[in-house]
Amino acid sequence: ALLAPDPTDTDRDRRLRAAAMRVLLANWTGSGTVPSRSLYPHQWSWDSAFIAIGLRHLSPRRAQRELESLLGAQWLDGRVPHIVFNPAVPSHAYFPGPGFWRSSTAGRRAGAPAGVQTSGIVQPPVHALAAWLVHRADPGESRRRGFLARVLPALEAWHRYLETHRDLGGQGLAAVVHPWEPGLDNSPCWDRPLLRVTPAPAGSFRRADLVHASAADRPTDLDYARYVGLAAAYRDRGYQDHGRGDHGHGDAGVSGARPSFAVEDPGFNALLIASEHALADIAEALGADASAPRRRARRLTDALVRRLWDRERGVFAARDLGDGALLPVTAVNGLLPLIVPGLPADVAGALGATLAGEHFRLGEVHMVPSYDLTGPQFDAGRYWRGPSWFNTAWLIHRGLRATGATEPADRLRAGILHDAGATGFAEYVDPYTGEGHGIRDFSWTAALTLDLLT
Ligand code: 9YW
Repeated sequence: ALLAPDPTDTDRDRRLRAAAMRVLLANWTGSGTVPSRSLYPHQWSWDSAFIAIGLRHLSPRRAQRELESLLGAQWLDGRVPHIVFNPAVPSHAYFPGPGFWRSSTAGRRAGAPAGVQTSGIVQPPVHALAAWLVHRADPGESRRRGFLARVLPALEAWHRYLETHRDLGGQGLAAVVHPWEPGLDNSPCWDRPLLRVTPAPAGSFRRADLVHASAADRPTDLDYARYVGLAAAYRDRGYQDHGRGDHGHGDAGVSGARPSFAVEDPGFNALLIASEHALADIAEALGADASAPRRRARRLTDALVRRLWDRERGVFAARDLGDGALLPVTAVNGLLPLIVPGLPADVAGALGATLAGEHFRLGEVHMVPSYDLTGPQFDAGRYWRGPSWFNTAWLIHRGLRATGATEPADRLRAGILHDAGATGFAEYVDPYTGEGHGIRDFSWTAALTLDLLT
């Protein structure tokens, strides 16, 4: 079988482990890790969390610093920005760069830090989960450095931001206000809500990504024009959210400005729940009371199932807060709730069946496609519109293992390792051919490979 584990693979594993470590060492900048030296030369939020999960096997201390440096750029309102810019990198290397986001001025009211430039949007909250896993890799070193005690307040504030300021639907889930926030930039999930977004005028910005990657593998120009228009509107509102947490601000100048894009995403919220459980584990390890994060995790889980579970299709779906409708798109974000501890057994069982069925064909294709193999928008090479990614596969592997689905979990693990080795740690792969797409030596691919090998 294509993806069956091979017990004689120890030599390959040794080589793969060494190669993964080389990627992480090469992409380390001194305080954090870039996702890619060429395409993504700054620090990205959920990348850093996945990278720390791998880095803990190479250097627990570096893994701690990875998370600490990211959290060092946290805003006073609790948000952890999706990019922390490296001032040494020339401004034309990445778009949209610090000159576009202007965090320290436009984000002043939201409490953006003065000493570092960041973006103003967020990415999925994998950080508490990462912090907990990093601690467990070397609890002695973690205690010596006071790691958990140092990151706990920042992680608490981060979750509080998401659960209050970002509860835009008022139903107890966190909403995302830009397609970059759930981390699945051009997923067909966002096509419909994006129709309400006015694109930035053509020619008003220059894409830097096309210098490093093939245009056929990347979002289109129209996608980009909408991403830019939406981000500029958020910036021009001072990055204010107007969720529950913002009530009473009384900012007459900005109140009532509803975002034109607001979606409750199942992947984003599933990671928030997993991270609330991790926060509870962290509190327990510190001898503190863990009941508040456990309670929040339970409430979020109830809201996730109530609001985003599509029983008919056997998959979670994103809800468009623009018109309140559940989006009829089947994509990998709808499978990520597999990692939620204590998901109702019938829901977890149905997700397993969906994973094995015609939409994702687990075990028959490479890893887990980012979008429905039978869907009208499927494109095997274009970013989040079909290709399989290593971080989502790693999360699903973890969920399968936790729910006792050992055989599919083992097959998925073997597939991830095979694809990572065969593509030189590609950013994403064609689910049918396994061919690598995007850039190589991609950090989270190397980090999560290392994690699976250890
Ligand atoms: C971009 C860095 C980021 C990831 C996202 C991925 C991509 C940035 O790269 O977005 O410029 O398109 O979609 O999930 O964090 O690796």
